[in-house]
Amino acid sequence: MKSPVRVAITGAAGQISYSLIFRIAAGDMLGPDQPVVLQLLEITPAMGALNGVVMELNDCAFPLVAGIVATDDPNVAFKDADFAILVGARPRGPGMERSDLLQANAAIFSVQGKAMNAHANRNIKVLIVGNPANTNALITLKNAPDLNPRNITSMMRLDHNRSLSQIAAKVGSHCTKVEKMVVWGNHSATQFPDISHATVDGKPVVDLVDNDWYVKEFIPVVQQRGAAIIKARGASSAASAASAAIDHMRSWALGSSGQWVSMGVYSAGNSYGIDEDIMYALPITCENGEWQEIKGLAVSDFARGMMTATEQELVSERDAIAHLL
Ligand code: NAX
Repeated sequence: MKSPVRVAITGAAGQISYSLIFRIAAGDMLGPDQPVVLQLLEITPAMGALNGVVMELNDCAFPLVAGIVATDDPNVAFKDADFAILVGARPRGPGMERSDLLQANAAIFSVQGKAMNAHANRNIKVLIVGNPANTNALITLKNAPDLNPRNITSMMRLDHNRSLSQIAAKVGSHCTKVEKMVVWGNHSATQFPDISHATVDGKPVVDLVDNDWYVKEFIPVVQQRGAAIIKARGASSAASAASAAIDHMRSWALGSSGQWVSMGVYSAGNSYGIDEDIMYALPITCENGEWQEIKGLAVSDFARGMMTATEQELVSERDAIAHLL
């Protein structure tokens, strides 16, 4: 058995965390031989609910749980953390403008970035899930100047997984047979799920589906999937979001075995001409605890238009909180 690693999770009493924490505790994220110390952060009014989560974790008697910390202090939650999944965020309230939402979250993520900068393991791997995830990740990164910007990422894996499952259903295959999927840009309705490079059982997806389905069905379905879940379930995606967070961290920490994944990463030095100061989802492979951008993919005029639209949205989100960076 390895020595324990510390995993910080924010928004720990919320609905995504109710799935996420238990799956991490069961070994789904870092493997069945990796004990974890769970460092759970909530806001003060939610500490009672968090205590209930801790009681249930104890009642599971998980062999891999080496310790549990429950706190409302980010400095405690991120102390020596090896991994952090930032789920807690301010939801949009009635009458709240998008810029208000960005600012309210900027306040949360700047505090948490500073706390990680001061207290976390220097090699911490950070995933931001709370929305607007990409811009929240940018704020975190700017407030953690002593951490490697490559170690701060935002979640696009749910969009990636949604794409795999839509393609598999369309062509009558299984999502494990779908490879080389790319989702570019922002985790929002402007994201670009791009099938140009994707294959099923090695055959190009573009040869298996017609362009009308791709443009008029697939792209909007993936872009609007979050809203469709809310309509059907009366609550936003939770178990699937937790599962995507597990997939993202597992690929990053343990490797993606040559498979392409989509991750929101800091865009500095990207090879696609994207603005270099945003968190933008790119095609990625992971090996030895590091991610690498897949460079030099062909970009059609259609793809370039879609990539630029989502880039522009991220630039405008950054502009809205520029005075806080
Ligand atoms: P919930 O409202 O159930 O839980 C959020 C929790 O965060 C609450 O318990 C709240 O008390 C806590 N919280 C708020 N501010 C905090 C702070 N400063 N420090 C610590 N905890 C804090 O939301 P849930 O359904 O779990 O969703 C969480 C976030 O994930 C939302 O922002 C949501 O929009 C986002 N999502 C992101 C996805 C992605 O793919 N990137 C997909 C799923 C999800 O929509």
